[in-house]
Amino acid sequence: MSLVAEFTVDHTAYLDAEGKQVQPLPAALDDQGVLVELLKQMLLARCFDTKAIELQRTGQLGTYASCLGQEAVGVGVGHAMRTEDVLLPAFREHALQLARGVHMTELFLYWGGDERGSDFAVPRQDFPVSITVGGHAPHAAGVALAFKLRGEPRVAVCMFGDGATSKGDVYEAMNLAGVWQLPVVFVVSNNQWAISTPRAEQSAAATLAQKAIAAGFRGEQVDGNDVIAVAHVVGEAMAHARNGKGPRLVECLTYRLGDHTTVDDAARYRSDEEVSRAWHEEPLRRLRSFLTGSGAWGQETEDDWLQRCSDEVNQAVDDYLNLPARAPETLFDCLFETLPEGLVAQQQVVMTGGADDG
Ligand SMILES: Cc1ncc(C[n+]2csc(CCOP(=O)(O)OP(=O)(O)O)c2C)c(N)n1
Ligand SMILES: [Mg+2]
Repeated sequence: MSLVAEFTVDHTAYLDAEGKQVQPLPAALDDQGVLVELLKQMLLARCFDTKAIELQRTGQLGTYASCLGQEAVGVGVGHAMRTEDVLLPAFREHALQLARGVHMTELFLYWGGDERGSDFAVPRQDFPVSITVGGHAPHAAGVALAFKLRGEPRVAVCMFGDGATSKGDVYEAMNLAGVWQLPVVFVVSNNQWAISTPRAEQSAAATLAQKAIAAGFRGEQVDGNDVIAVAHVVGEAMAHARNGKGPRLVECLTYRLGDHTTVDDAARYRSDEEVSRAWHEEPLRRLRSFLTGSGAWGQETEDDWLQRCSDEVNQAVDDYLNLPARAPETLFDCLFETLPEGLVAQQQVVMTGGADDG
């Protein structure tokens, strides 16, 4: 018998849970100004998330999927991407969408059930949220194929959860990306749960990163609560893809601190001890502690920033709540190039406010 292949999966971290540096920082991120900016973005995302839940609880937003605890993944990936790249987000990537420049009012609209929220002003070529678990992965391969055929130095970034890695469409997309050496980076937000299915029951594989190896490209793991590790490793993967060297996958180990969505009660399937342990690991605390230690951040700066976040979120809420509702007949827009006869009749009924005899 001879050995025909052997693989390794790297894990990268720079800050531990207490904010203590465990290895030298990558040069581009060894900059207090940059790190302060990343902390500010994570605080802003948390402020948005808190408000979204309040709105849902008071009947002013639809079902909402919180990103509490996962802010470092979004902000880190956002830092690694260039404006001209294209994001294909799953449904829990508000921190990343905000970092990309999607407006809070647009996010509130989307989660309020108004599709105008998916028609964001910028970035125009980013995809809308995919509620279908993993359903957007083939589209990411398609976007990357377009970049490759046109010779554009751009990268498609496809975000999905640990649960999505069990889906056939995710593996099919990764397989094609490997065969065609496409400029796409797959990022797994491994938050340890897929609704009530724990990571251990999701896959017998030791890491989700190694699924990339079966598709013929590098997969690696980062501490997804360490924004420096996410930004750096995803940044390297992006550079690799942009330089025509093919896809990569980065598995970010994090934790969903909240319920799956506002219609879930996670206390029914996981223990308080587990959640308390995860709070100790959360991403804001460690970066705050690191930056406070070096004097680059402090209570007063944080209070000022939180006030600004709160003002911005409240303004977005006002704009969202004050936007005139869409006309009911727009329900039929954007579904078909030519509306089928049956739906034309229904559209007429809605427009005239009459009853449908059919
Ligand atoms: C194709 C499909 N199957 C099932 C669902 C219902 N569903 C919504 S979220 C979810 C779990 C997703 O878990 P994961 O990929 O880990 O993402 P997370 O919710 O943890 O961010 C399921 C099964 C769906 N939206 N789409
Ligand atoms: Mg998950």
